[in-house]
Amino acid sequence: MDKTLVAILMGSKSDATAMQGAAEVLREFKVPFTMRVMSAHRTPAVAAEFATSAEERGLKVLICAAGMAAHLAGVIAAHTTLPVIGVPMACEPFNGFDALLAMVQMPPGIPVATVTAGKAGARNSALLAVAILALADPSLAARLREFRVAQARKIEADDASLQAEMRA
Ligand code: RP5
Repeated sequence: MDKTLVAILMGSKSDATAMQGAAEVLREFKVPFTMRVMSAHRTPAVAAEFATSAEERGLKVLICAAGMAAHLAGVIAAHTTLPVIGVPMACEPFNGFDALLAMVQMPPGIPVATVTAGKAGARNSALLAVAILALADPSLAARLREFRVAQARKIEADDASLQAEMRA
């Protein structure tokens, strides 16, 4: 794979730290991606144009991170039929609950697959993007299954080490 398949979009550069986990996961799975800052409110024309032309440019999944009145994912979804995954960002004073409600409360007809807020959501957004791409890519599907097995092995190893500590 060498064509950009996933876009990680964020409403502000201040979202970039939280969204690094999404980039890490996509790198781990060797999924080509791009990262852009664009805003539903501050650069609405840029966001609309990006979403409108995304499919013809070969993109398959769009991840959108935003905080506060988090409209980026919804606005992107309004301009494309590609799958859109929303990641609420935690900002003061409501720590992401505001963004979660803004993102998850899409009207029927324009879905946004909203994951949890912050760093956990960032990682899960990329894993969900991988799962969507894996539907049409058996080798990616195999890597996703291997990831799950490795994750389970780590939990089992953690449990074994906890049991050993408790016996000591
Ligand atoms: C949202 O407002 C951004 O996605 C960011 O999470 C939040 C604050 O933006 P900045 O003031 O840090 O640029 O649009």
